[in-house]
Amino acid sequence: MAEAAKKSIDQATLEMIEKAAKDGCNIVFDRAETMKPCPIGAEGSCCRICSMGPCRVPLPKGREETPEEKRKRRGVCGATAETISARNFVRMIAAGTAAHADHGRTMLELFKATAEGKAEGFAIKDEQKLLQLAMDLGVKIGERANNEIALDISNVLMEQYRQQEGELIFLKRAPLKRQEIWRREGVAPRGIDREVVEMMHRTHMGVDQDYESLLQQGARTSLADGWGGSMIGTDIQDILFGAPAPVAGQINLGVLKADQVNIIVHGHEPQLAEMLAVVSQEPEMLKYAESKGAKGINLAGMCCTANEVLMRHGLPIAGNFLQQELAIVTGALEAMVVDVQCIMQAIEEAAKCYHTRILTTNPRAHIRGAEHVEFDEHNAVEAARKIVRMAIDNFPNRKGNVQIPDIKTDLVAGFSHETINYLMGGMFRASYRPLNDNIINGRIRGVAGVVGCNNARTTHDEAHLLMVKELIKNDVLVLQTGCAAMALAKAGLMVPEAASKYAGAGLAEVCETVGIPPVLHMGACVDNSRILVAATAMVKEGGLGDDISDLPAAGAAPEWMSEKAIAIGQYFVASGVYTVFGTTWPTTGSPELSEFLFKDMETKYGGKWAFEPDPVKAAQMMIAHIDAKRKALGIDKSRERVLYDMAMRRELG
Ligand code: NFS
Ligand code: SF4
Repeated sequence: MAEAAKKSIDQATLEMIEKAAKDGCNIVFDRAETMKPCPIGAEGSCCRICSMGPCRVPLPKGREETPEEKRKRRGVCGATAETISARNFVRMIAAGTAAHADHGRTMLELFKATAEGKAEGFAIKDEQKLLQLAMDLGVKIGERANNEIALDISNVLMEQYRQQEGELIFLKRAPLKRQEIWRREGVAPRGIDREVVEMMHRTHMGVDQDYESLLQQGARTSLADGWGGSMIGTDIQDILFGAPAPVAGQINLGVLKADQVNIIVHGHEPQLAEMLAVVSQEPEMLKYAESKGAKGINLAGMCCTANEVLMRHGLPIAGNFLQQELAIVTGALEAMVVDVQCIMQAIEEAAKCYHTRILTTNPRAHIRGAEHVEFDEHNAVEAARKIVRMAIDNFPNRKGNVQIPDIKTDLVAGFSHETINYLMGGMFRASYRPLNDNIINGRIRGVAGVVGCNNARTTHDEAHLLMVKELIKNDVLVLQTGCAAMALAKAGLMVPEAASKYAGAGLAEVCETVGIPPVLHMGACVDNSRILVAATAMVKEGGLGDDISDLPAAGAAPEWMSEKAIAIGQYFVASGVYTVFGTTWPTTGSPELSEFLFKDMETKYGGKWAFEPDPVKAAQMMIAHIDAKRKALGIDKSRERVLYDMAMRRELG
């Protein structure tokens, strides 16, 4: 039992780990024990990009390496440990950027088809955001119909992928000083696809063999994610499905229902889940479910897809990354419908222990042994109905080993940039002014983005919880996305009541006045672009410096695992944010390269990487950084005042 407790801090997860063992079902937590990571690969010292290798150049353990050893630490072609490590690192950025970029591209294709009237079931939901984006992009509005405007927008944004020269258009959204830094460092991305292709070229055998130069293109590629592919994805999703506003929801495996057809939609692109949400409640579908003995159809989300539909519809979340097999282990899941990214191949094997049907839907992502129902913008309604029917047909096949943990937690989500603007400033004077003022007067010490994955190499959800608790206790307002957000939601910190329970006096005061939790759910991982926009809004509001790097702010991904997380971390760093990662660090095999990431990057970008596996220590590093920024802004003195008198309270209101 003591061993089991090390796997997760989440009771529902522990309960299902136990059930899986009883049912003889092998899951990720078991495999993490038998499959130990290769120590050479883990430190970034393995190169396998040509067939003279794989070459291993590990750092000597337990002692400093001699200069002679360092000189000789090379692959067959002579590539140094620094080059090898840097190539591995920037290839992660390229892959992560490609994933987000392709997600954004799919959204644009859907958007275009919708504008042309070729996507049945989809419509432009958020006119205000459409018009705002048209203005940002210089698309003519006049008397034109929304569909015409949308078509122009889709063409302009699609060009962002193809573009070979110039700069990505969304860079203009950043503070002016930030744009100058990007130009000075030569990292303003030219076109989204171009940067990813060039990164792959430069890391081919025998091309770019200077780690500084590799990391420069790494930064440029990552910016094509944050201020490119991801930002396009977020904006278009908001236009098609509505910009999120505060919404109540529930999370954890307890959202599955014993007497209903349970369908989980897992992955990243929201259009599939949006359509399933509609068709699963059609009267004919409900009748069909009834005919098979079910009391209804229960649709829940997993991973980022879950965040997307939670933010917009309050649809329940079954769990985060490490819980995907466990939803199957309940024995009550009729279908797991997946699209792209973060889908473990293991779900297909786990499904064999139970009755679950695994349905892949995206032409890019097949799983051997799973059933495939292709879903695209042209057949969405029809495909969604087919999927729901397949799930209903499977309801009578349950094997009797059903056990759903009676555990679920309430949460409030939907804190988009627009929402924060509105909540802070009010409908008629929407602004970040009150947020900035509360940072300046010291009630809020600073802002931290805590994002990213779960990782089977560390206790599930624990680092997220410990880090965020430490931050809010010290009056740092926390913004979250992805699986990190789900960890805190499960722990009960995403309700307004959490402020008085967990936050420091200053932060609690502000949260209680505005009526928000101390930990704000901003969406899926592509929505990290919302954090960039929010940070920029804080800069533009005034009083906190003239660049993102001046803000008393920091970022973290304490349980990261995916290449997307590295791409996100790098675009935060290149946007001026101090960013701390936990779990493991992929360049420890090259101290020189690590030093560059952890120190020298700051002189270039005003932001830098840090690695600290202890989440409380990492939080303290973030707080120290925030305090240093407060000092530089000359607002460090205001925090010395701790007591609030009535006048101050009134002023807060
Ligand atoms: Ni983000 Fe979302 Fe989760 Fe990590 Fe995967 S689901 S895009 S990559 S694991 S946070
Ligand atoms: Fe080895 Fe060089 Fe080939 Fe890499 S590129 S595998 S270091 S020979």
